[in-house]
Amino acid sequence: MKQFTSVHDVQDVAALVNEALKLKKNPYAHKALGQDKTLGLIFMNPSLRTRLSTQKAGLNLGMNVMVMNLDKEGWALETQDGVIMDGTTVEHIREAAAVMGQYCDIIGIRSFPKLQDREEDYSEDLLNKFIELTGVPIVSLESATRHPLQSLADLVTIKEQATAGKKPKVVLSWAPHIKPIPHCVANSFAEWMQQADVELVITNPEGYDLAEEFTKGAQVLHNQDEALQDADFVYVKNWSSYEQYGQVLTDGEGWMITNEKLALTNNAKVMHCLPVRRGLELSHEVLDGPNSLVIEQANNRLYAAQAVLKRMLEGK
Ligand code: AN0
Ligand code: CP
Repeated sequence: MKQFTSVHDVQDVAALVNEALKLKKNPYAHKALGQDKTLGLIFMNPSLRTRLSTQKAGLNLGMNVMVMNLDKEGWALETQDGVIMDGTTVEHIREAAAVMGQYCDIIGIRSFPKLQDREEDYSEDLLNKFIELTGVPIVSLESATRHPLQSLADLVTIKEQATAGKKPKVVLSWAPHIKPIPHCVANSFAEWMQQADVELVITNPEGYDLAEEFTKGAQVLHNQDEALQDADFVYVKNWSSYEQYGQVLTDGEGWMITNEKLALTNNAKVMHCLPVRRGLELSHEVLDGPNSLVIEQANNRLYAAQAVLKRMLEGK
């Protein structure tokens, strides 16, 4: 794998899920693979899970790992081409990315959308510049439109928890939030679930439909109670409006998943990528209850990252 930026970079999704599950049983089996190889993890935004799980994934494979919070620790970065740099930016992405490529064998990059200009965000300019300019394999640690390592871990979790012989009904359920939040996790989840053996239903208030390129083929319902009927998994996530780009259109009253909502489902397992706002996106009772998978889901981030890095190291 030369890059891991979306599900489309994966030849065989089921095989990658199985690879992650195999690594979960024996995480240190490939310590020699990463010897004398360096993984660079570059963050333009905060992170807990992605940073620690991907770092640990590299270490488990015997790699050296360097982490840099580029937004805080690096020179102020210019990303636009052709500008005269007589303002506040100090270093151009053209040099910065090329230099990082000299020190690293694989680079992971996190860069959220600005949520101001839809076309700009959806062009994935920064991620594409990293691919073009570093000259090494690139792993998305969440880009402007997608979060593929999260989705791979989500699929691993669903595979582990699903009842054998039954195609699970998976509901992606929009949740309330006070701030404009990226579409990445929801976009990616929809995209990955369409490549898996599940029935995907998406439910969100009107005005919150995701971009069709990610949801086509899935049922989209604006009535949450109807969507939740007989669900085996409920994936809770907020996102801002795509249509009225980056805006918060409603306080979302009544959309939080509670035990009352869970009663509509087939005793569904509840997932969230974290970080989660308790009492706003998800109720305390559900998060602390027996149906929550959120911690195991976060645990699986490690094996998802390890499966991807292993493929890259093997050049497969
Ligand atoms: C980010 C998001 O939803 O894209 C990161 C989640 C992994 N979350 C927030 O901004 C709260
Ligand atoms: N789920 C996830 O990506 O978490 P972090 O933002 O903490 O990395």
